[in-house]
Amino acid sequence: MSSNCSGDNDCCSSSAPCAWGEGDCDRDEECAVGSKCEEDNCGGIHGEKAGYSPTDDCCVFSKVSLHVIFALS
Ligand SMILES: [Ca+2]
Ligand SMILES: [Ca+2]
Repeated sequence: MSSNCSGDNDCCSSSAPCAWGEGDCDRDEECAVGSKCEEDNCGGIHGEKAGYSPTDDCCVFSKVSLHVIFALS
C-alpha cells in the first residue's frame, strides 16, 4: 500500500513510506528517501481543515544536503 496519508495517526510506515507533506509519521524511516519526519508540522503545511491536527507529524525534505553545502562554503 502506498501512502496518501492525510493525518491518520501512524498512517506512514517503514513498509509504506509517506511522500512529502504526508503524515502522520513517527520516524524518518517512515518517510520517503530524502525526506524526514518532522514534529507537529502538518498544521503549518496543510492547516487543520485538511484533516490534520496541530500535533500531527508530516514528512518534509531533509536539509542534510543543504547543511553539507554550507559546511563546505
Ligand atoms: Ca507521529
Ligand atoms: Ca506529533
